[in-house]
Amino acid sequence: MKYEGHAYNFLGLDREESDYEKSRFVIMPVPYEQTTTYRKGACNGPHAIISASREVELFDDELNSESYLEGIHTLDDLEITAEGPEKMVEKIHDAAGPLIDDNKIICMLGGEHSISTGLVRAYKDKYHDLSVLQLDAHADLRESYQGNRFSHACVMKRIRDFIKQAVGIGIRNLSKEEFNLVQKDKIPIISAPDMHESSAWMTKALDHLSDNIYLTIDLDFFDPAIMPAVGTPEPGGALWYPTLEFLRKLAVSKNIVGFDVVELSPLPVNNVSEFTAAKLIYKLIGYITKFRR
Ligand SMILES: [Mn+2]
Repeated sequence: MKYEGHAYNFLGLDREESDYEKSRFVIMPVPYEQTTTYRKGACNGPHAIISASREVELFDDELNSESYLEGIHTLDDLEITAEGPEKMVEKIHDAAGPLIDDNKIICMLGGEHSISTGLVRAYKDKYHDLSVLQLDAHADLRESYQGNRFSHACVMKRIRDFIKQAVGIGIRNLSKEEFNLVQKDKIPIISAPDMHESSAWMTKALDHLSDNIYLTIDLDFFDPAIMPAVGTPEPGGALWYPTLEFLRKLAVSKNIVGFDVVELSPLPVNNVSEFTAAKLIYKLIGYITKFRR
């Protein structure tokens, strides 16, 4: 049930359904923003998503279920002060470890994309075969960006330093350096034009992943028409229903151990993006609940 007046937590749940001990899911807000390069504001993402989530309907008519009954606990913001990006990764890793030991499925809210490395590392400690699925407009495979190896533009390169299998989907903006790396290392990438052509990409993407997967969703994966509030928008992105279809297939065939939703940079006059992000998260929670083996 929702609190009268909606408590400040994901979905505005009452104490019973948001209690840590009883919850299968944990929302981890990380309002970290140090290296964004275009429109700023990703530090306001977690708060906007949590606020908007309190308007999301708790009953999921597609699944005919009330997935929130699995329990969804919302942590306080993980504040990261300016100690440098490597410390940031370490801090997220250390904060997540005990939650993973408690068998929680963490949904981390960004914040800029560079935060993913910390949580992927924490899950890798437990799942040695872990692979990473990235939904994103950008490859994020630069070795370094503006002198920073932990920039948001390098996040998948840092993850690839210790994860063997990673697939990028929806990519439609790469540098020449990234393009060459993809060719040379045969990095599995499903570009936005590939997705536009036919839905054959869905099976192809799943074939490249191990059983236990970490999902990172940079919201600029979506078309800016449905997701305008991102720092670095790119035309030609994914739409709502094909994305849900793919996430359903993913939840049926793989074990999604944790995920993140990053790079929401709220707009003052348009709340579509944060509501869509909140609904997307609840959809994922629903699919994982219903289909996880
Ligand atoms: Mn991106």
